[in-house]
Amino acid sequence: MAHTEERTFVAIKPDAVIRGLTSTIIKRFEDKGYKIIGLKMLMVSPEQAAKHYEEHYGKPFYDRLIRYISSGPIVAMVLQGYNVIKGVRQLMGATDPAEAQVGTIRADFAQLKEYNSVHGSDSAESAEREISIYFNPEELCTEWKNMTELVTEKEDFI
Ligand code: IDP
Ligand code: MG
Repeated sequence: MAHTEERTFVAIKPDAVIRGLTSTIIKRFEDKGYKIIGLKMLMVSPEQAAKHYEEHYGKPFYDRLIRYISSGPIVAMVLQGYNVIKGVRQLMGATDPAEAQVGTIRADFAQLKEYNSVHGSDSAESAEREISIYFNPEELCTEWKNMTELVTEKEDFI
């Protein structure tokens, strides 16, 4: 069976952005080989926060979660790769940093469940839904040439 790449939505949450961990966390994903096909820093609007976390509406931690995600900039990303949805969740570790495996992002950079540094979609449906909350389709870079193709294009060769 042919392997097909998936896409997922990842956000570096405000606690990590403010501590200067953006490049360190992005590196974990790039080192795995996932392609970044969308990337931006933004302040999450109340509408985006409510859509993103609609499944948690009514839970005891909901109001604090919305305040946290809107409290400072996030770095939003779309990553592409084989089994990227599951793979990102593995690299992030368990929701509670105290339960997360050492070596995962949440274990290594966070202390509290409430401020756990990173978000990653939990399914293909969530990924599509979350990508559309933060990105317009034209903001995603889906076509590129590899360097071999570029080097062997001889038209403008001087
Ligand atoms: P996930 O981010 O690992 O998918 P979810 O259960 O979907 O975890 O929760 C979304 C986010 O809500 C978590 O990443 C965390 O920031 C926050 N959260 C989840 N459970 C709790 C809790 O019991 N107390 C405080 N915050 C929580
Ligand atoms: Mg979740």
